[in-house]
Amino acid sequence: MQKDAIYAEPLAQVQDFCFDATVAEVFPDMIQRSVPGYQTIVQTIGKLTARYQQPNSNYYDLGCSLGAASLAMRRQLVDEQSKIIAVDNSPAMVERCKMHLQAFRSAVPLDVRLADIREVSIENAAVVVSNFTLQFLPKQDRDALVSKIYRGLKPGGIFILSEKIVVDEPHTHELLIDLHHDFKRANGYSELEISQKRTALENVMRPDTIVEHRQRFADAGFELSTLWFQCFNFCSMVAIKQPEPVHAAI
Ligand code: GEK
Repeated sequence: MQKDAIYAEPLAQVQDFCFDATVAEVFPDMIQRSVPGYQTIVQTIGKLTARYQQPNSNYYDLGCSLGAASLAMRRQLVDEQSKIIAVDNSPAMVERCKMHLQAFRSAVPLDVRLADIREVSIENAAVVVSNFTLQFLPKQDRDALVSKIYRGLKPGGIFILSEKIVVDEPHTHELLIDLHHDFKRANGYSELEISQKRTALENVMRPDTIVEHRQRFADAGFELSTLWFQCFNFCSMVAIKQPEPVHAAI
């Protein structure tokens, strides 16, 4: 695994973060050392997929990067009539994702698409995953995406949303940020790397609060939602589209 040293040297001007070839090259190392619980979240995406799978269905991985969530889903699926659709708008990520996934054989088809998640149609879905992607969309585009996901899910289908979050109250907000920075230090990032990365992400990633996420789920129509994971200012939630009621035969 190639080590992430993108912000190791002082930069005259820190540019906005983007998912180019340099980032794609070191991505597995970067995400594991930066996102607390990443491994647990990816494994649980597999577990939730196993539990909520339905025959003849689509499984979406929105902002797939190198396809970790797609792979976690595919390991659990046996239905050859089902399909995984992995979407990312970074050509460098999509190119590497395709190469990476070729190494794993499976009877379940997997379609990796270079596209904006705001443009893809979502239909006949049992599971939709956005693993740390919604936070990169402009805030005004988030409601429409979550509504589209709700409409594209089958009854009984789920939306798994993992995000970096903010807290409304300043003291606890700073506390979570400090704990996250301690986590990065413990994983070998220097003060310089932490502060330059923070600057690079400032204009690009705009996290919401958990309350905003849950309100957005409800507004989109999701009958149920819960936070199932939180470590510092990182979390994962699941929103469930209610199954259709079973009508007893008279
Ligand atoms: C994982 N899910 O390893 N359309 C499509 N892709 C987008 C868009 C968009 N509008 N905006 C951002 N992306 C992965 C990790 S990384 C999270 C996801 C992170 C893509 C972007 O190109 C990148 O690959 C991904 O979303 C976010 O489980 O790096 O913090």
